[in-house]
Amino acid sequence: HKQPENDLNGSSVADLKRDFLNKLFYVQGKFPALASLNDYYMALSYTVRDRLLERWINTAAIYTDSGARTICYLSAEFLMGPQLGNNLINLGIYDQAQQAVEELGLDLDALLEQEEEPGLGNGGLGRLAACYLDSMATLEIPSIGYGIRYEFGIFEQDIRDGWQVERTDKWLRFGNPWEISRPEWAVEVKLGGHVDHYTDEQGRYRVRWIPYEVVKGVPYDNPILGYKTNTANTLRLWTAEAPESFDFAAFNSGNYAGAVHKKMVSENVSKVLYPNDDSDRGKRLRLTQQIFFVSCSLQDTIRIMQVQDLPLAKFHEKFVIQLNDTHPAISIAELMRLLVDEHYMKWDQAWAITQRTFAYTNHTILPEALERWPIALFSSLLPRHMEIIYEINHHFIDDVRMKFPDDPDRIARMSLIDESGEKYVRMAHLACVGSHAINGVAALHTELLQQDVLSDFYALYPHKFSNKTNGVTPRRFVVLSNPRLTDLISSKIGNGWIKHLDELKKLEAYVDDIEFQQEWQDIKYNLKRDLANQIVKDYGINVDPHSLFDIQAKRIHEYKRQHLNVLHIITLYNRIKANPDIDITPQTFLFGGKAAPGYFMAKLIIKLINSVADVVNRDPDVRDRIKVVFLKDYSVKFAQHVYPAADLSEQISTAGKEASGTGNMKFAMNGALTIGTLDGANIEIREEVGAENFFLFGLTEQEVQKMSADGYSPIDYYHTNLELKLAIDRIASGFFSHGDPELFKPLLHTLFDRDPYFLFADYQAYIDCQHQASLVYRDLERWTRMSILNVARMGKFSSDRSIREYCEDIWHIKPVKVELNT
Ligand code: DL6
Repeated sequence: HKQPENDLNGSSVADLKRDFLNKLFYVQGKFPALASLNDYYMALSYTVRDRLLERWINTAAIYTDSGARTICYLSAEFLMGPQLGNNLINLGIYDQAQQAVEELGLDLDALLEQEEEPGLGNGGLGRLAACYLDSMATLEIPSIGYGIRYEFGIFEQDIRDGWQVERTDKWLRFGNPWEISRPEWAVEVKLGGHVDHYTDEQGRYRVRWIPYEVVKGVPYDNPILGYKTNTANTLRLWTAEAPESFDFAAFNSGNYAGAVHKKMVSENVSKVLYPNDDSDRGKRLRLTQQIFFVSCSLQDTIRIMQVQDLPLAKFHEKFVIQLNDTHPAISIAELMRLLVDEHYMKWDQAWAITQRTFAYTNHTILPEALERWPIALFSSLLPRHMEIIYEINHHFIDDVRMKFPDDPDRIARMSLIDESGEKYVRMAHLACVGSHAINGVAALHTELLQQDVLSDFYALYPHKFSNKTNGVTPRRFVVLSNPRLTDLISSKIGNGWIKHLDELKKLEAYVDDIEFQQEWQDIKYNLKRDLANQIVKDYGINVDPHSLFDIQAKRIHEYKRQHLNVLHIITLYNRIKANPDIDITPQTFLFGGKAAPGYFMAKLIIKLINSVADVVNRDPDVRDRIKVVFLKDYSVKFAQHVYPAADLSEQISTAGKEASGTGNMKFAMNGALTIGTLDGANIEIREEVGAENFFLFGLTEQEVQKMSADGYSPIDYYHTNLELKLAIDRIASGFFSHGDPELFKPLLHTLFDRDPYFLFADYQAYIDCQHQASLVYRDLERWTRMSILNVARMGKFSSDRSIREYCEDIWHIKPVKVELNT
């Protein structure tokens, strides 16, 4: 698979310059005087894409020729972040590209900033999928990511008068140079209608689903290049189209609007990413999206089997399918339908294949996030899948009854159908029954799944369960986002750590080296200064790069407790107001994150942060010792500037609520110390970096459980903790809301009434721990040692480690080397 004559592969500065100008001319159709920054970005991206193609084509060829066993990662979200910089890093041509564009009078950073990121995810779950694609390619694991090419990704966030305002994310408006559409591999997906059971002419029992409508799925392929390997895997995203784009019959009869109506309805399917926590709106469309991308993807795997001349009886040998949460769990019924109804396989054989194919990752134990679909909705959209699920349930309940006789409560709890009130299909149960492996994403989370949320399934199938602690890719989140730290580290220990993150351990030898410490501090200071400059530019707020940069960047949610952070800020403010000459460590509090549009309380928390910021930043008594800034429109691109500039990483969720967290890992890899609870992966981070290098506070998960059971009374804390009372009273009095005591009442009411996330119970411990951190920060040498040790001990949290574990324990997939023929 040699590429055609015409060397578009050269990596010298001269090669890159020549091809860049060619792209500007022949693809963008511009000459420099007329070219926009976007033209230059596109020209560079196409130049880089050419250099990916030989790897991409050869990878596909080798996988096809060898019939390699392949992992399909099914995810409703892939939060990829910008591609250009990452591809330059992974190709190993970043420096040459920088020089090439510089010699043409351009600035690479400006070109990188120009890229509109594909925001095809809400947060942790989607970003995890993206990190895993990077690691699978780097580890040379044959894999395909399957998802939806949403026309509008996660909304853009603006802040007006302190409130979040959502704007449509038109990420495709200037084109996407990274994708290639493959209309020849389009497939059709049926929706609605009814099911016929009949006997054919040969007397065989058959099932025919007559749909109400059909939507066409067109794949768009995106290359996923590994770091300094020849492997380039594929992320295949589906776009919905109408099977015929135009209804001529309607047009001819004069119904002009009706003629395009169908097309519009079909295209709606992949129009917009659902913001999470917005479960009540658009349920039908959301379920349609799930079956749409699942059916497209499974039909695609069957096409691949056919191309490779493999019998469907070997489906589970060729493919293993990882379900990224329950969003793709309908796959289990869809694969059964394809095998039984369309390929006439016997039920038992199809079921054995299905169970051996699927594996399920759970990402949340919050009950409101566990997906279930009202039966009425489900059967009207997916009548055949409903029948299949009833059939699966019938067999499953027999198994449960066999193992646990005379236990009707257990059967009711475990059934795929919730019949306690209105009837629902329980997607997590379907995922557990139809998979051979079930995992949580951090040790504590997996334990809670086993003991609590999925305990009945753990009792039935203990062998299916394992833990796979999340990880993040150091390529994007250190090498690309923090080149200065990368260079310093590599100057001491070489660059093997980029692929083998455990090698960071070697940094421990330098922890007492004064010169190294100095360089470490200088880098952090410069990164903070850069962020400070950006903040002045964007918000007109001056922040001091010498102050402690304390950052909480993640989705806004009550369980993540941004408002606990705010209570600490108000407490510091109150102390200053009571004693303006108080000696406190100057601290800059930065927040970033989006609230789901329908989640009022989260939006009120954003308003609170901005309201407190307004007062604190302007009060002359504060004398700039504390500053608060809400950084709007947090995205992967922006996050890459934020992680490197942090001193202190806020990971303060109520114990037991955050499944893992991955921001915690990204901050620590960039030398931030963590202030955190014993929740999610924080626990494992603390184990790795050492308790003495981690600011721990708060209730344990067991203590939270016990308090809940014993009857937690938040109001008692309010009455007995003077500083807490003062902080709350400040909000309640309207001090931060121009005298309006009503504004924050819903938030305060929840805290007084139930405080479901135990802010009041954890308040004092948090305040004390913050105080401790601020004292340590004054001892810069001690802080720097702790920071170095955090980075040195982050090896475990590379997504490469996670993927190796999935490969060994669940997927049973080995690397396949890709050789280039040129
Ligand atoms: O596993 C990735 C990520 C975890 O790190 C977070 O702790 C968890 O909250 C997040 N889960 C979601 C919820 N989506 N659903 N369902 O994003 O997953």
